[in-house]
Amino acid sequence: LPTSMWVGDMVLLEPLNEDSFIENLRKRFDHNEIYTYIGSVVISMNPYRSLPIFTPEKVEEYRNRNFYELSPHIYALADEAYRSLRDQDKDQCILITGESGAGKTEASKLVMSYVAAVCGKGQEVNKVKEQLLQSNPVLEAFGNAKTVRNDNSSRFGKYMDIEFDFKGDPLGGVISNYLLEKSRVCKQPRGERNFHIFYQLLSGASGDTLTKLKLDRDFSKYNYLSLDSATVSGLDDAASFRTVRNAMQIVGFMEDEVQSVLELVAAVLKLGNIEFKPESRVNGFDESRVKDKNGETIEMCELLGIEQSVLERAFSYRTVEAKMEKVSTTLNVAQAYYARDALAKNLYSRLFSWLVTRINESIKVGLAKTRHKVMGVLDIYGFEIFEDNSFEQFIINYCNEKLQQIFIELTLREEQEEYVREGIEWTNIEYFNNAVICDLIENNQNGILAMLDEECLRPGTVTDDTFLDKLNTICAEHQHFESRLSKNSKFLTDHSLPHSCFRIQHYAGKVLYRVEGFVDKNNDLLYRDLSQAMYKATHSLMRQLFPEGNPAKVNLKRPPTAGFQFKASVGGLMRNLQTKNPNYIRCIKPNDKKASHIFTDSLVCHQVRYLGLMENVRVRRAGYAFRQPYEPCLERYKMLCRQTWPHWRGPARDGVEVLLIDCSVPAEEFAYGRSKIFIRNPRTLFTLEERRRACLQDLATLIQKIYRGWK
Ligand code: AOV
Ligand code: MG
Repeated sequence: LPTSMWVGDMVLLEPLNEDSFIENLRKRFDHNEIYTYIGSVVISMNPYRSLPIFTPEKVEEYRNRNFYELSPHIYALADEAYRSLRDQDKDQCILITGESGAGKTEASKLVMSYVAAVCGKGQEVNKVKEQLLQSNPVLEAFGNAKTVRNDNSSRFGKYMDIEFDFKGDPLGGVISNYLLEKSRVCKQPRGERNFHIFYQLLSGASGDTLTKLKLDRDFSKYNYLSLDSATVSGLDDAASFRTVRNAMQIVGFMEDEVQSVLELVAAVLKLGNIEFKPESRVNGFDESRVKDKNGETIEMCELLGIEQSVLERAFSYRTVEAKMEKVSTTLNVAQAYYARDALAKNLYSRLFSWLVTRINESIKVGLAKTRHKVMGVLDIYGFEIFEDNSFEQFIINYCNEKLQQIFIELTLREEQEEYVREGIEWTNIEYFNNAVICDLIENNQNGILAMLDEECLRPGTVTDDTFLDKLNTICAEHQHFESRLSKNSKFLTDHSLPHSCFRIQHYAGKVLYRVEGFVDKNNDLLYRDLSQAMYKATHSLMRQLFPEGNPAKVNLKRPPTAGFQFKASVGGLMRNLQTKNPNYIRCIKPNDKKASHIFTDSLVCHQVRYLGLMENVRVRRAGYAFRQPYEPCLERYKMLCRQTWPHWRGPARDGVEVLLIDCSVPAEEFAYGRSKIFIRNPRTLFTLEERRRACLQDLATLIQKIYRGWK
């Protein structure tokens, strides 16, 4: 494509095919144009380096300008969303999708900072803005980690509602978090790290603080910290720690709360260092005892305010309560390690949820008399395929399926509704609809999550393999009955499947899941003895984190499974999103090396395909590629026609009609909607734009001439 032929909006691409689409992205990427439109959808390419396009000057440039006026930018989308919220009172949501490392989290922060920059000012408002923005570094420290896909990978899903008053000034917000990948606390895959906060604390805290927390600066002292990638180039853990401390203060954490949080982080590290040894067999049973050479247990107990004997007992016995009877069994060494890790994971993930709750307390909006306007920003963990994919990847990828689903439904629905609203005819365009995959996972009867729950709740011996058997049987059973599982064949059964695995054809690729740990992670149970021991701690947060340990509140009801809870919360989120006007940012990862300047065609092509971007353009083009309310359209092009220049007296619709006829645009090229003009062929708009540019050029030359004449 020659430079003059790149287009900022894919709708204008001629000819339109996958090659030209990719080529357009590439040419733009090579020239630092990382944003491209498909109508109102923004495609964002991760530049993997800082570009000078996020300056306050840029913010000013995009402020209050029409979407198509300037070159594509995420600020244009943010501005559009903010203005329709403020001026038209339409709740908005910003849906940011793309695979792991594609740039979602960065995009969400850019949107937030843009909105913060353009909305109201004043002492109170500024405080709210600061708190909203500073919640990011806090949650990232505790909820993000280095993975092989992304050095700052979100390991939780986040949805933030920002609430505004009628003037468009921010009042506050609410954050919802979705299932943190807590298995990372105890074990990290090769080349990955634990959550940032651990390294930040050890690198950045003062010697004094570390002494208080009974910690050593040396990462290698801690079993829970993998060493092969403890330091990440480009990440300054010590500096980040200061940022996080500062952010916590701005968000409104009291000094003693910060201290409590750090104590729990320290306790998790200590917990990982507790070791067990087998005790001489009692009653023929192998019984575990805490092995305490280096005083880690004592120190942990001191940090949490727990009596050592209480903790040690909780690591040696397990009490099961049934029908008013308590039965204690001893734990062997393996079970004790299992209990230890379960405790660490629960402690950490509950601490994370507590942080979210605490932040919400600070940023929540007091009782308001008038209705708030809401802008929701969704930033989840992106689709991911690792060498080993477990329950966490299954959940993450399911969440991404749901988002893709909403994109499909809403872009289509939006489009259709607009034609109907404007009184224009419209025929559907075929999409790959991933509803079948969502159904395979979440169907209440025979969806994978339902089967997993059924297995988890079944009496008798339940293992990951019995779950897999069930999955495979049901799939085979229904083979001839067009079951949901086999009809769509997204549940792939082939003979090359390794042992203890199943494979799903996701919208974004095939993923092989290893069933090991599915049952356990879904059950997400913590031995009662441990929660009761934690409840006994004098540490100020522990009681809040382990309420079920309260002996006065013995509840024999089983807590809902992790899968069940996730499905319910994602369902709620989807319903919420559908009540808002969606704005899409589709993030694309240009290469697999986390490197700048590299654009791998095959990788980009794959993403363009599964994101359904070609279909997106086609839908936009099949109908009318462009639409614009009459007034701004007339305003923009009126210089092309003597009758409309410089002023048109009369309805804007008639002015646009006169203008288009005067410009010899063929009648079949446009349609008059109730409030907007619809233009079918992007070429038409292209021509209008060219003529406008020429016109401006002439004008500029003329002005120059006059100016010279004066001199
Ligand atoms: P993700 O949120 O989509 O992945 P991030 O937003 O964390 O991805 O982006 C990954 C990395 O790419 C960042 O840490 C930056 O180094 C770089 N990056 C992304 N966007 C930009 C930008 N606009 N300008 C400069 N660098 C950028 V995940 O959370 O893993 O799904 O789970
Ligand atoms: Mg992220």
